[in-house]
Amino acid sequence: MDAGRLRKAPENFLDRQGIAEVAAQARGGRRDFIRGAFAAAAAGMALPAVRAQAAAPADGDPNILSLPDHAKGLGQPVAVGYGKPSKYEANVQRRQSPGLTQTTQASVSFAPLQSLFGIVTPSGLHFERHHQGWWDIDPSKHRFMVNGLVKKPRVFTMDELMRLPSVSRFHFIECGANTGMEWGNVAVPTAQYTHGMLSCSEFTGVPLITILEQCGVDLAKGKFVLAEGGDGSSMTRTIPMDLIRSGEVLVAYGQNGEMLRPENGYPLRLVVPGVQGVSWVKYLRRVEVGDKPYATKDETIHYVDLMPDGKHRQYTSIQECKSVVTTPSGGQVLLDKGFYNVTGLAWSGRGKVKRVDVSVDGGRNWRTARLEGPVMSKCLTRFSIDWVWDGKPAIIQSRATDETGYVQPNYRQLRAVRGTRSIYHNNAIQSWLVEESGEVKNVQLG
Ligand SMILES: Nc1nc2c(c(=O)[nH]1)N[C@H]1C(S)=C(S)[C@@H](COP(=O)(O)O)O[C@H]1N2
Ligand SMILES: [Mo]
Repeated sequence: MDAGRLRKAPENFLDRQGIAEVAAQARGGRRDFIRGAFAAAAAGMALPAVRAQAAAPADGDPNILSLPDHAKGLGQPVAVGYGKPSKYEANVQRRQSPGLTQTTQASVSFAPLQSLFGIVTPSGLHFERHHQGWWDIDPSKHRFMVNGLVKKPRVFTMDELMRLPSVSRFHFIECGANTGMEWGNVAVPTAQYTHGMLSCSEFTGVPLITILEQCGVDLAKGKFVLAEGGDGSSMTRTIPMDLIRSGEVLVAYGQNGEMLRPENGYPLRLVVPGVQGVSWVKYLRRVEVGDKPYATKDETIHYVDLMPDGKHRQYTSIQECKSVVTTPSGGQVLLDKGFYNVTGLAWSGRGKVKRVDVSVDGGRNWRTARLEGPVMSKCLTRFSIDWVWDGKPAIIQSRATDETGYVQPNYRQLRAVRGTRSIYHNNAIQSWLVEESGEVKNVQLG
């Protein structure tokens, strides 16, 4: 068992027995092994004692002492075609939450945040949320229509759209229901399930405003746009024209340098930076310019916030500043006391992340983390901070602040405003308890 693998959640590499084995190896077994090497040297191996003493701890490992096959033979021929990850990474996968109904026609799969580096989600690990299943639509037959308050209503083919001036930008997408189960105090076990309805890609497409202008949009009257998806869910959402005029909203066909994945809306989806995932309409087939919000089913029945006074809050579309520590996080095991790089992700639907503070004592003391550049607007930001674990129980938290000065709330602060009966828009501080055994658990602090 390779101890280096412990950087990741056990569900990615190790089962319970695997964890026990590695922990035992770390505590006693490895020392025995080193002692064994000393004994062998003393028993007449041709090593001077002094060299054996210096070399044994580092060099006693057969994985460094003996030449592996891959250093001696001929490797595989070129991997033509579409490349795949190493077979040793096979457990890094999107998953359905154990806390939700497992469906054959899955409605949501979560991204393995605890296994990812940097800020970009590999396309094959991007979370999925389908209200009515996904489709692999023939792009030569896909059409995109613009109508409503425009002088020249028009239908575009994909080829016509892809001739227009395009841009590529990095943005996060987060489902409004991400971290939703935590409202009900359900401690789902891993960062994948607490925060994994979150992904980040480089999206390529045409600013929607460019297309609307081509169609002669009436910007005096046209204050809202209805976006409609082509799948059976009749996904329809209202997008304010102000957001579109900023040039940020894209009619996108590209994701991480290639065409969108079918699960993510191939061949066309709306990208609405900073706004909850549901507005990023997939299989986009129509936009209509209107003078008021459309109050569709997906913005009156769903994606509304039930407030403490019993009223529903509508059109709370922007994903407020939020963060989560991904290592160490629930389900992972710390092998031993000593140095760890605590790292995680921060984001804000209102712009750039300005600062992230990290606590290892449940919020009593905070230290400011390093932000990995470039820090981009409405994009994931990777943070990290040094930590020397003393082997005692610790509660690890992160608290992000965005460029508007907004500070991510704790549960007490969030519930004071939002009550307890919401499903959507939980951006509270996440707490991970590191037990003396090294096991990391999801706990909720007030
Ligand atoms: N046409 C269509 N668009 C859709 C959906 C859908 O079911 N159909 N789901 C929405 C929801 S609720 C979310 S969170 C995002 C998820 O995008 P992803 O599957 O690419 O992660 O797409 C949104 N756009
Ligand atoms: Mo969603």
